[in-house]
Amino acid sequence: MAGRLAQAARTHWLRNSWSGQEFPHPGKRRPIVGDLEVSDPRNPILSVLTLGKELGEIYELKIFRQKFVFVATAELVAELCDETRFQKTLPPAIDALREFGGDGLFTAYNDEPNWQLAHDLLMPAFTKASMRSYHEIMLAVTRELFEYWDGLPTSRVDVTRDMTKLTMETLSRSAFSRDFGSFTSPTPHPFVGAMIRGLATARRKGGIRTAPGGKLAGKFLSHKMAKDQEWADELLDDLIAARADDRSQHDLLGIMLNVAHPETGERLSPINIRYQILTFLVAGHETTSGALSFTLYFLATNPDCLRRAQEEADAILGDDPDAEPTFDQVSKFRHIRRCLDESLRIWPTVPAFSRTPLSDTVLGGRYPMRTDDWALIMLGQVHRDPAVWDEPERFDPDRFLPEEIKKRPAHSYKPFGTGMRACIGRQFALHESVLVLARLVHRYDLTPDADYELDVTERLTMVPRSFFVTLRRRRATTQPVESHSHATHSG
Ligand code: MNH
Repeated sequence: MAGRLAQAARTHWLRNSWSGQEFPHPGKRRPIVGDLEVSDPRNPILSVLTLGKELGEIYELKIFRQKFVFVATAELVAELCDETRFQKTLPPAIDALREFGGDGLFTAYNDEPNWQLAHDLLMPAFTKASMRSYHEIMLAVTRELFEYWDGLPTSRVDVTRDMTKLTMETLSRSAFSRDFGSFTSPTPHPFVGAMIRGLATARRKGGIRTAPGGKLAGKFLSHKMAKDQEWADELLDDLIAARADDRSQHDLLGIMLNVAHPETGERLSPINIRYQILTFLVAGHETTSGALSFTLYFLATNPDCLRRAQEEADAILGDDPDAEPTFDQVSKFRHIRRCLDESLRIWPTVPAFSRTPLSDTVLGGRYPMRTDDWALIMLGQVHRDPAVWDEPERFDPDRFLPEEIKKRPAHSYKPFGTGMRACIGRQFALHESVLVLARLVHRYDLTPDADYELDVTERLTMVPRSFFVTLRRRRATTQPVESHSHATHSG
């Protein structure tokens, strides 16, 4: 437990006074609760996205004692992305995740030595070339997903649910060679449930920390969370200990256990390795699953884009519905990649990230900002800033043609964050997503429910809710397989 106590939260975020500047905010503010009533505690970011529409380039919300400042335009964001003037900081909801993620990569403060150490040790495992090591795993999990789908008694599938299984399975195998049997066992592995419940509770705790009685409520939630968290921690700690003398596996855990820093010879401690593993699982699975689900939503509802994706997949993979792309082929699915990019523009699954100045400065020449102040970049708004994007609500993958990208100002598209704290898993997510999407549209036609309207919900990240598609095999070559004839459903 010593390790956990050492990771105590900081409360720097409370000081966010912006030298007394008051920005536009919705409605009339109440004593004590502030703007609490206008925001939806279950979907805080989504409610801010809606409220923020009317409030301009910078606005604020006050929830109990905590002031939140949101930035909505590409112009101000370009400045906040200047690494010589600004850096990442952790807003309360992310700081609360330190109970799980400690000083792991995502939840570390910039000045914590383990950030640089882990970054230096792990960066080589996340280059584009390193994706070769995960390519086979990604193919295998995709195959299992299709076997699972083809064996179901129905051809109507819950997209978000199944994409989440797929990304969780890919990550657990890539990170620590653990098979959770997501597509082969009828119930999810208890680790997955424990992890998700623990995180949801941690986030709720983060939300109430500044409320009157928040400390007490937090203790209650901690108690509730303790069992799940301890169980998940133990499982990982056992796994790490069991691998301590094993140099044979070259997964992420293997790298963390076996590789010392080339200059200092330093290694990660066992507890920090656990933080990193949890971080990869959490940062990597829901974000990518959301990106896949949104892209499938846009493909299913934009028949012309789907047709072009299928033509591209056919051209590269040929006629065999079981054909799998080679590593080098994955970067050839240009249109499919643009569909993914465009989905992450409209629905960035990590909806916001935060920035704080390195020294006192003036944002945009008009908003004084001190080192105590921090701003949340609202990607959902920035990515639809009418100053940069024509018809921002329209799904148009051709916005990501190279010549179109060149026309846009720098930093107008930031789904993976920015600077040295940008997403380390970007290539992993892109490789996996393009590979899965290519195989999926190559093999199936997708029909959404006729009356479905996109319903976005907030888990830790943004995902479509209750989004089902009906799958139809495009062709059956080897043996004609009807989805029903295959069913081995045991009820
Ligand atoms: Mn990811 C940081 C978005 C997939 C691991 N990720 C970030 C940030 C964004 C982000 C935005 C920066 C947050 C901040 O500034 O506070 N990540 C995504 C998206 C996807 C994604 C939209 C998928 C799509 N991320 C992944 C995958 C992994 C991963 C896959 C791991 C395998 N991400 C991380 C880690 C960090 C991060 C680790 C923190 C990096 C650092 O600060 O050093």
